[in-house]
Amino acid sequence: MRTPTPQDKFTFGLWTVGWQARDPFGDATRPALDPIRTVSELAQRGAYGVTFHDDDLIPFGSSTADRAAHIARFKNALDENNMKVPMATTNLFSHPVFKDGAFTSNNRDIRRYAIRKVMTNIELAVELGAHTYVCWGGREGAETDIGKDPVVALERMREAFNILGQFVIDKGYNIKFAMEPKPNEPRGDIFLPTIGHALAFINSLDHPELVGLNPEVGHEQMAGLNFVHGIGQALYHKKLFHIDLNGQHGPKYDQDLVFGHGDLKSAFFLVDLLERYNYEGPKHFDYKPMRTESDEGVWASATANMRTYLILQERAKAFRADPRTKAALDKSGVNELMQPTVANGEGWKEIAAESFDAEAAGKRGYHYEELDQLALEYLIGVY
Ligand SMILES: [Mn+2]
Repeated sequence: MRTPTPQDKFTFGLWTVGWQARDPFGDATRPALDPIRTVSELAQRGAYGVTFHDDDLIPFGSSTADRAAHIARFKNALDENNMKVPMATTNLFSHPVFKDGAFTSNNRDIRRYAIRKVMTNIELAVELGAHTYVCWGGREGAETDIGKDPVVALERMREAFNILGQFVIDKGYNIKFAMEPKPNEPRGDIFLPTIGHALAFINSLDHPELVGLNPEVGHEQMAGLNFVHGIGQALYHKKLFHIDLNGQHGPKYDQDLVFGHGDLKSAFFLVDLLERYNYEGPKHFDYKPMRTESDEGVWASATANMRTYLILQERAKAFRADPRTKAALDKSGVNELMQPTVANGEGWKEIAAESFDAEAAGKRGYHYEELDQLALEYLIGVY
């Protein structure tokens, strides 16, 4: 197993290793982490960069002078460790002002304040060299359907993204937005809950080319959905601007486990897909070290994310290169799907005129059991 290098483009949110493990039932189990230390610890382990919410770096309500000091220290640490900031995002969920949402709060002044908070942090993101701006609307939702009109809420969401799009165009910033869908938590139900919902919404914007997706493994799996298929659709629409890798055991609370520490088989096929389609963006880990861990466990978990990705990358590559895989794929007819259903120059008339023996074709076996077991054996290292 090779060790991670910056060429692998592994990135971590400051809030991930920095999570103090406060949960709805318990207090913090770890002290706060200085972002400066995070930058250096992650660099030593081969990461490419870090990402942040405005409030991770600059405590909410800081004075202008304090803000400048926090930024200067951070920049210095990035330079010293040759670490990049390819993405940044806004905290529109922690402060009580956002308890009823930000872009979709029923209060207009809060909606305007939220847009302003995003614009302020986009300025910083650009200054630090980021090209992706993630928008996770954790509080954009409701616990009761009488509390918020879901049609009107989408109209307000659309206004916010249109204004932000115009902001980056007018400023000449080379930055794109990546929406992060999530079905629930912290709100009972969150608007734009899945990849598919978000893709449809993006098409309603004034500048859809500026907005794509930042899908998160656990978020789709919380909704019982197939993450590999979700990423397939994001790739198909050229909207995979960024990705949040982590682990989740099916529909339950958002676990944010280490990548691969949930549905490992799905993680294997995810890496296979990302590698085959040459996803070139950062491989961003958005996870939480378990609440049981002390400082040592935090850094062990950071390394675990990167190791898991590299191991799966190696296994997936070997699996694809094995002549037995090629033979099994042929037997299953997987590559037959590459052939267009309608040939060049054909139309509905040629299809209508054709005859076909459905009984004979219905007898065919697809041999997926054999193929699936072969993939599983590669995944667990028996081959
Ligand atoms: Mn999550």
